[in-house]
Amino acid sequence: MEPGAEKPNTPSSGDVIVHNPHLETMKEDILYHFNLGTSTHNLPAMFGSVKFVCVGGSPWRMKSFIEYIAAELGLDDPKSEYPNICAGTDRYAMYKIGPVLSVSHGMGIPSISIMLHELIKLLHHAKCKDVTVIRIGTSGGIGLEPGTVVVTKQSVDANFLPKFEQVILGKTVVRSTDLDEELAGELLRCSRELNQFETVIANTMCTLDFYEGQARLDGAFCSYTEKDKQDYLARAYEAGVRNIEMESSAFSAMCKMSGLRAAVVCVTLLDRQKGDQLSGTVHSFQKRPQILVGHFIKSQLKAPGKS
Ligand code: R2B
Ligand code: URA
Repeated sequence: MEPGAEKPNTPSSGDVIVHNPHLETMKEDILYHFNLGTSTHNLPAMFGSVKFVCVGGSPWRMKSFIEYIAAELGLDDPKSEYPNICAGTDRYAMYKIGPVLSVSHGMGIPSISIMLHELIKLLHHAKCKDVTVIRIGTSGGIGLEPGTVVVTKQSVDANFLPKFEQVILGKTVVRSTDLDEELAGELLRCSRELNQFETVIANTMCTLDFYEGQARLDGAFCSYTEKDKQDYLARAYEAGVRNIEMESSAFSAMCKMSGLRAAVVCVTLLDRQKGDQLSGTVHSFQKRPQILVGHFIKSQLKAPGKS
C-alpha cells in the first residue's frame, strides 16, 4: 500500500474514525503523552460523554477555559479543582467538565500532531459520537485591528496553498486542510449575537516557525529587508490571509481524516504590517476565542435534540 493511502472516512456515521488496521491487533493501546491507556483506564466511562473538544497551545489557558465553560454551563463547583487528567506527564494537560474536554497542544505542528493522534484514538476508544473540535488560539493579524478574532475559512501554507504535507516513509503525502464551512458560519453568527468584539472569516496561514517563517525582522537571523517582509505580507493579504499561526494545517487535516467537525478560532495579538514584537500587555485578548466558543457551546447545548 502507498504511504498515506487512506480509505475515505464516513463522517455521516458520527463516529471518530481511525485509519489504522494495526490498532485492531494490539491488546492494549498506551496513549503515552497523555499518561492514559486502554488497559489502565476505562476510556468509555471517562470520556464517552464528550461532544466538544477545545484545544489550545498553553496548559494554563486550557485550564482557564475549563473554569470559564464550567461557570457558563452552570456546572461549576466552587470547591472543584478541575484535576489535570494527564497528571503524571508534563507533555499535555487535559480537563473535562460535562460534555466539554479541554486539551493543550504546545507550539507548532509536531507538537499538535502527536497530541491529535492520541486524542483521536482516545475519542475512538471511548466510542464518542458527533464530536466537534475547536482550536482556540492566538495569531498575528494582517490588516486587522489587534484583538480581532479570525474564524479560519481555509488553512494555507507559506505559499498560500490549502494543503498539509506529511512525510511518511520518506515520501511526501499531501492532505487537504478543508474545515467545516457550516461550523465557521455558526461561530460567526454567535460572535454577532455576542457583539463584544470584531470577528471575521478568512484564510489563516500556518507556518513552521514564528520568526523567519512568519517574515519577522526580529529573530536571531534575518536575511531580508523590511520591504521584502511587507511585499510577502501583501501577497498573503491578496490570497485572503488575515492571520498567521503555527498549528491550523495539521489540525484541519487530521480532524478531516477522522471525520471530526472542526474549526479554528484565533485572536490576533498585533497587526504584522505594523510590527513584529509582542508585549505581555495583550493578554486580555486571549480570552476572546474562549468567550466566543463558550457562547457557541452553550447555544448548541440549548438546541433541540442536544444534551
Ligand atoms: C500561536 O502562538 C504560538 C507562538 O507564539 C503558536 O503556537 C501559535 O500558533
Ligand atoms: N502566534 C503566532 O504564531 N504569530 C504571532 O504573530 C502571534 C501569535
